[in-house]
Amino acid sequence: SVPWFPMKMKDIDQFANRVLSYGAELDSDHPGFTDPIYRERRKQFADIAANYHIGEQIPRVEYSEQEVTTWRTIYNELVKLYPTHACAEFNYIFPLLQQNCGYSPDNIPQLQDVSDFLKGCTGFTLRPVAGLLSSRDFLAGLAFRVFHSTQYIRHHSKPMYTPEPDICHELLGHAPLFADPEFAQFSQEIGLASLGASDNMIEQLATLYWFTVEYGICLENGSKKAFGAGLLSSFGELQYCLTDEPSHELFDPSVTCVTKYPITSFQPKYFIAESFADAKNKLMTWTSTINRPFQVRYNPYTQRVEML
Ligand code: H2B
Ligand code: FE
Repeated sequence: SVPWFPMKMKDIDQFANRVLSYGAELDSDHPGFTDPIYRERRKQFADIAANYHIGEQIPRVEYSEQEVTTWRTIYNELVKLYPTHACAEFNYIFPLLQQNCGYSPDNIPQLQDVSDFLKGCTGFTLRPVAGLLSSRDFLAGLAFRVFHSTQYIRHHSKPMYTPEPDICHELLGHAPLFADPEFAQFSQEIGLASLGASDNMIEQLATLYWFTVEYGICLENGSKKAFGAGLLSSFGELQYCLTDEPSHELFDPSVTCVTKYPITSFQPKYFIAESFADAKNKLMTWTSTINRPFQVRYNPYTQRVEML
């Protein structure tokens, strides 16, 4: 039988209380584990996500001086690297976020402002989430051009490290490229392919997501540039990924989708896309070979998935 999947935008609200780990309760190796103030703060963010319904305004958060300091540390290091290490699409969009959404060293942007901006570019919106979702739920959101975004920031004791997504990763790594039409469509195609898919297929799609949206590299006039969010939000890995130390292979969905990867260290291997359009075409050719008893398409007027 076909696993449940959301058919209309409202169905996504059901994911909110299905956070895997690290939600309100932090694991013992987390830098914030022994800090009661941090734990209390995380609970406030978990409550926002749990009480949110799609279509509502995302509550604005006043970040503390300590939180802004963590953001500033990361922001200032990364903006030095973007001109040389990030792809052209990212460098085109980043200044627009500075002008329109309050991106600056001294301000953590509000999710609602970023969501409004993305909506005007590609129809993507952000939805607050307390922590990690299952791959199945997370990818299903992308079918509706909804990106689940954390709103809390990592613990101040380790500004250059986080074992889980945080607002620095979401807003510096992910958000900019959701404003790019080809990238937005690429992301949605992974999401659409995931609806009602087998567990094995979800795993392959999550792997494709990992090697593109999280750790993708592309070619620009023959030189490598980063577009993956895990790279664009990590000062260390953004430099490392373009050196000769790791290996680089051309993106090929049928090979990439079964490649193993480590999650707690720098990647030993990256896949290179020739362009977003090329990656999207290869992805769609590959997904058309997936065996599913139905086809799906997204109707943006009704915000529903239609089965064909
Ligand atoms: N959940 C959340 N909240 N953010 C993510 O970036 C995320 C997730 N990534 N669940 C998913 C898993 C990704 O690693 C793939 C699709 O499994
Ligand atoms: Fe991510």
